[in-house]
Amino acid sequence: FTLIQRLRPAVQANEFEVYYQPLIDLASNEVQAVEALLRWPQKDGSMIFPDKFIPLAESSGLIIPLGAWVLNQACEFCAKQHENGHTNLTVAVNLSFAQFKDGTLPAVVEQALQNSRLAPQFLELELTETILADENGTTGEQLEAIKSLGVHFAIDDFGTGYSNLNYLQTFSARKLKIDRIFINTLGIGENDAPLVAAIISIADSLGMKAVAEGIESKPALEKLIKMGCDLGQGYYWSKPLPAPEVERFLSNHPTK
Ligand code: G
Ligand code: G
Ligand code: MN
Ligand code: NA
Repeated sequence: FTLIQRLRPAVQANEFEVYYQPLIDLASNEVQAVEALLRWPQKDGSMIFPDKFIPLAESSGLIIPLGAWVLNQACEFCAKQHENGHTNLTVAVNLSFAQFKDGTLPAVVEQALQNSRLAPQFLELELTETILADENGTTGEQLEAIKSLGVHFAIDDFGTGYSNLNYLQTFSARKLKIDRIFINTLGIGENDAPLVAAIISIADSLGMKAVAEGIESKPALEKLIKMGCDLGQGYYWSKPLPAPEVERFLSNHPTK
């Protein structure tokens, strides 16, 4: 069987697992959020990563049921952490452009919030520049409908997509996530971060929190703190972890 043939039954049988990676507030060192990241565990103990199966899920339409499942899992996980005392923890969920295709996304989001009883301000949806640049179809209307539920947005992988900067002003997202290709060379030379500094300044002037993805080293972290970056994510703190392990991480670290 090819991967695409195996994907449909796997979606129907919920064979996926949601991992979570912490986002750290750089000023307070507290965990502010966790990002949900899909994994597909295999019977032989190996793992298939999203770069392999998300494109297939998108082109086949399976991202619609799979994306709904992730939203429900993530909201339920976050509500459970609130009960565990991490009462201000936010959960971030990635969205694909293909999830806007059938127009059901606002109802799916609303249902996930109702099922989990998670307050909407603790759900954050990560959008790519491609989603925001879509001027045809109903993407904009669906985003407004989701926003009116009280859910927040982050712009993901910023700096690598289709950069029409106009959407940044008109669409008020809470976070701007700087793609890790701009981060992984930080801390090496003196003037190695002109773009990162510029992106942090764009986030500041538009009232968004700047998030650095892919922080792996102390020098990179120190440089980002000096530049006024608000939040960080990366192997420096933790790789994406299965739910029980991220719960342990949360109990060993200060949370908001
Ligand atoms: O851990 P990493 O290999 O997890 O994830 C790679 C990419 O896969 C992420 O940057 C993200 O764009 C995508 N991805 C991971 N989980 C999801 C998901 O639940 N939904 C969507 N649409 N994309 C995801
Ligand atoms: O949604 P998105 O593209 O932002 O997902 C984040 C991706 O980055 C995931 O694949 C995740 O596993 C990966 N990632 C998270 N932290 C680090 C890091 O410190 N270094 C590297 N190389 N990858 C990371
Ligand atoms: Mn992301
Ligand atoms: Na990203």
